[in-house]
Parts: sequence; C-alpha cells; structure tokens
Amino acid sequence: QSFFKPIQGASPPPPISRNTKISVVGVGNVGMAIAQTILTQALADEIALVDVNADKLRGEMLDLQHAAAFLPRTKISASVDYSCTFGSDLVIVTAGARQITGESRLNLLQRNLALFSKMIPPLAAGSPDTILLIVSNPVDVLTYVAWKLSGFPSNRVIGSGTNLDSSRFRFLIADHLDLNAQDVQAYIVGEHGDSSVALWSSISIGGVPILSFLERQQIAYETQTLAKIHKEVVEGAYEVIRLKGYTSWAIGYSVASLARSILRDQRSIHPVSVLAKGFYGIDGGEPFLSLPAQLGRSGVLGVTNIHLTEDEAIQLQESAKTILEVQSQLGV
Ligand code: 6V0
Repeated sequence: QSFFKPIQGASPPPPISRNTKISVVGVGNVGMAIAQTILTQALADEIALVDVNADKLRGEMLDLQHAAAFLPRTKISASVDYSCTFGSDLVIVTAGARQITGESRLNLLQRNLALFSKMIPPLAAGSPDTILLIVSNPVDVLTYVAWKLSGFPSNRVIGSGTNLDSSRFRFLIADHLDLNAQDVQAYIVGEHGDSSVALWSSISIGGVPILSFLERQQIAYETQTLAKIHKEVVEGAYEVIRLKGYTSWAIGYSVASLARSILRDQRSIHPVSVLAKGFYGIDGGEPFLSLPAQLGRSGVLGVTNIHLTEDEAIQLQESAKTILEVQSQLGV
C-alpha cells in the first residue's frame, strides 16, 4: 500500500517538455553563490555540481539538498566526473586556480589555461548544444580559450564580463543620486579589469539622458566625481576581497540574471564578454570583451549599437588591444 492515495480514473500527465539542466563547474565561493541564487529563482529543474575536491563537493550538495523543503523542486547532483553535466542547457564555469602571493596574472593565466584544456573538451562533448558561460578569471581571455577549445559557434560561448562591473556602476550612481539602481541604465564595457570603459555619454535614468540633462540644467557635474565612481567600480572587487577574502553575492546574482535571460529567452541586454570582432571598430584579431549584448535561448543574439563618443570608442579599442596582447601569448 502506497503512502499516497491516487485519484481514481485520472488521466495521465501531458508529455512534459525536457527538463532544464544547469551545470556549475567549481563549487568555491563563486560557484556556490551562483548555484544558490539559481535555486531560489527556480531557473532549472536540475543542477549538476562538479569540482575536484570530492568532500567539499558532497558537503555542498547535501547542504543545498537539505533546503529542499523551502525551495522550488530541483534535482541536485554532484560528481568529480564531468559525465554528471551531460545534456546541460547551460554550463557555468567558475573553476580556477587561485592566485599565489607574488604570482603574476600571466602565470595564473597559464595555470588556468592548463585547467581549461582538461575541462572544456569533455564539457563540450557531453553537452554539444549547451551554452558555455565562463566566470573564472581572467574572464575575457578564458572565454576566448573556452571558445577555441569547445569548437562551439561564438554565440554559444559567453563570459560574465562586465555584467558585475555594470551592476556596481549602477549601484554607485544610484547611491550618489539617491535613486533605485534598477532605474539607472548604465554600462561598463571592455575588459573585466583595469582597462574597462565607463560609457558616461549613454547613461539614462528613467529615460532621461543624464549628462545632457545635467548640462541643460547647468548643474556642474564634476568630471572628478565621475572618474571617482569609475575608479570605485574597478577597485570594487579588490576591496571586497581585501575585506572578506572573496566576492560572492553580487557575482551570484549577476550570473543568475544571465542564466535567466538565456534560458527563459528574455532577449534582454547585458554587458557580457563576446567575440567583439566587427563591432565598434574592433577589427584586428579575435578578442573577447564585454559589449552590450542581447541574450536569449540561443545565447548571444546580437550586440546593441550604442552611440559612443570619440573618447569612449578609443578607450574601448585600447581595451581590446590590451586583451589581444595577452591572447597572443597563449598559443591556443
Ligand atoms: P575558489 O573558492 O578557490 O573556488 C574555485 C573552485 O574550483 C574550488 O572549489 C576548486 O576545488 C575548484 N577547481 C579547481 N580545479 C578544478 C577542476 N579542474 N575541475 C573542477 N573544479 C576545480 O574561488 P572562487 O569561487 O572565489 O572564484 C572562482 C573564480 O571566479 C576565480 O577565477 C575568480 O577570480 C572568478 N571570479 C570572477 C568574477 C567575474 O566577474 N567574472 C567575479 C568573482 C570571481
């Protein structure tokens, strides 16, 4: 006798569409913040976790499973073996070697390159139709590496890029003007890092282009204040890491918002790292860097053509050069 008493004569359920499966590779601070945000937002029917640290992995899986009574029903699995990711709709990569004190970025990159060479081919082979979303740093160059190693078309390889930087930017502007960050339309583009570019000329708040508004009202907007806000964005991650050891919540929400736009075909615009060749006058090489891209079920649908000032365009092309220089040293 079963515990549950079925309704007599009930018709069978209609055929259900295939489950949505998201894999998160790397269950460190960032991977877990992403997994938990995705769980609370009911974005997947199944979440697969992968890491090389078997105990930590199982502990994280159990800890999330134990919250089942409070969450939308989601199957959570975990394995050190990539086979648990097979058939994913979205694979989010946060695995990465940590920077050793005194280690150069390029050296760290070489170590992460070795890691990606082992990781990306089996992930791509096991989920040939998936979208790869790279979060590990340096994110732009590693997104390029993932694109090369996967053999996927470029619309299906995306880096989280400056989606987080832009959110920090929107917060700081909103905080400065005492507004809601969701009403602030503002983008940071280019490298997720020191050469990122703040697109001041296109900021609008509630449909009002903010710089021209301030000029018309003859409110002296101080370039110094603007520069300070951008500096705070660039230094934001360093400060959080200095204070708490790592960043997690904001990147968790930032990546979950990308997952939603992709899997729910929201066609919304996010500044993310994409193959930038052919956009905004970037024509040399194949750099991946953040541009305002429209995301939907097939990944990157297009890139928005925001009007840039001459200065912004030059800065963006400089940022592309910085990334290309690193890419050219990889030999991928
Ligand atoms: P972490 O807490 O050290 O976690 C990394 C995890 O990767 C660990 O659990 C490792 O065991 C695991 N790992 C290592 N090698 C492998 C492998 N071969 N296969 C599977 N798992 C492996 O780091 P944290 O979670 O803090 O950061 C992860 C990455 O995200 C780093 O590269 C960060 O720099 C990067 N971030 C990127 C951001 C962005 O905006 N793009 C923002 C924040 C962090």
